[in-house]
Amino acid sequence: MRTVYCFVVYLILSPSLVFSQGAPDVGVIRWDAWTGPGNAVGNEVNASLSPNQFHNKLPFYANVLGENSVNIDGTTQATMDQEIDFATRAGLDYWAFIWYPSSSGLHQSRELYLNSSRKSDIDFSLVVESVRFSSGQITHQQLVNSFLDPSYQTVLNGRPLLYFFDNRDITPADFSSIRIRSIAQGTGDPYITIMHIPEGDFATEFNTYGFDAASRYATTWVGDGEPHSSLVAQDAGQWNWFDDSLGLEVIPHVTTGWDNRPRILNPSPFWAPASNSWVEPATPSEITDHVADAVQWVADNPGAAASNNILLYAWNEFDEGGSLAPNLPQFGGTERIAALRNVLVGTGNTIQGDFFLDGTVDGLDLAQWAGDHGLNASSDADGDGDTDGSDFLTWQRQFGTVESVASSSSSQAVPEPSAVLLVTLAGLLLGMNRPCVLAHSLA
Ligand SMILES: [Ca+2]
Ligand SMILES: [Ca+2]
Ligand SMILES: [Ca+2]
Repeated sequence: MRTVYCFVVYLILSPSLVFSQGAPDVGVIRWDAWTGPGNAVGNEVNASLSPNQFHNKLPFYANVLGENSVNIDGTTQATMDQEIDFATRAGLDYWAFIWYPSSSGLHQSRELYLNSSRKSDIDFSLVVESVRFSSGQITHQQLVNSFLDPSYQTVLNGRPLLYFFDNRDITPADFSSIRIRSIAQGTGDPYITIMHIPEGDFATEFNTYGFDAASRYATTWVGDGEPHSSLVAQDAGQWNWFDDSLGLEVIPHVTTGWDNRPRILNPSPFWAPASNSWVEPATPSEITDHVADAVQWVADNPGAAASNNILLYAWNEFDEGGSLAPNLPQFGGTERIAALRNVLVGTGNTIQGDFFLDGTVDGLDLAQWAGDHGLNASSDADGDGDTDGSDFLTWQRQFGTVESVASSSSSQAVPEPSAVLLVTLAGLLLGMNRPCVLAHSLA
């Protein structure tokens, strides 16, 4: 058991959790600034996570170059394909890409996804900021063209799910144009969900613009090092406010963290958060409990949650504090992926010694085990709720095992690792002392 909480048990104990239209689809926001050097925003986030005390927030594809030096570049096809694999294992249904123009460089991960041979494993949606229209970076028709992609996420029998970050720089006529164009090309009436209405009365503006549902990008108005539970309470209050007070349809948002301390220490021209703008990071089980709450809310409120959808913040806001994508293996690695898998898929790992959840049993799993040893149950091969020497022995026995492509429930075993290899890996781990050389092999 990777977490105490098990969704299967939850289902048995919660007779009210009956889905009239199946379990909800679970999406997660992507913010793709992890471009490596040469990009202004990429350089800023690289600087945010360079100090040693923030290396535990680095994505799995980062390279630690020194005590306070890192390089974070997620813009390779191999990294994207690995991300798709992790998201699929977690049981996520779609990524909601924040749309960026090609001039920004922040479009690269979206392009890598669209070109991936594994694209059909996870759907996608778009989050559009109103400024993209007012600045002429995307036209109504270009946006609507995205709906033609067979992987574009739909709700309510084929309506393309479209998020707008805000309505600051657009008019109701823009949305009429988007709807008319989509219907004309045969992709239906988009389900337009607004995350932020910066001016005017929320319900009045919502109705004037004709939005279909309300959601949020993230809950950001709690801070000062409060526990994660205070953020969870704010989220749930917002769902009920949309529903009970305003009478709107809702896509419940699940904020998985809000920890701006990397940006507070390294303010930049793009962001300079207030010194109290952070909440204690969530444990994996706090995240999955919150996800389960949202799933329950959808089941309890079928009218407001008509789209049968929830949205998580975020896949990869690593330096803002909301991330689900794996970290480096010695810093928790795939612990959040494993926890989500327990809740959303209802099964554990298919190969017990594959602690890093990438389908093979190798040195990355040993690095994850070393980071979890004595601390948590994220490398718990024998299911007794801890990470200890017994779990290491399972890893050792399974070393070299590769998950079968044809069936995730079977695997092929290969011989044990040689003594020489074990000594080499042990030496790597002893010498690691924060910087990770093993993660390099993922890039
Ligand atoms: Ca592995
Ligand atoms: Ca164990
Ligand atoms: Ca044990």
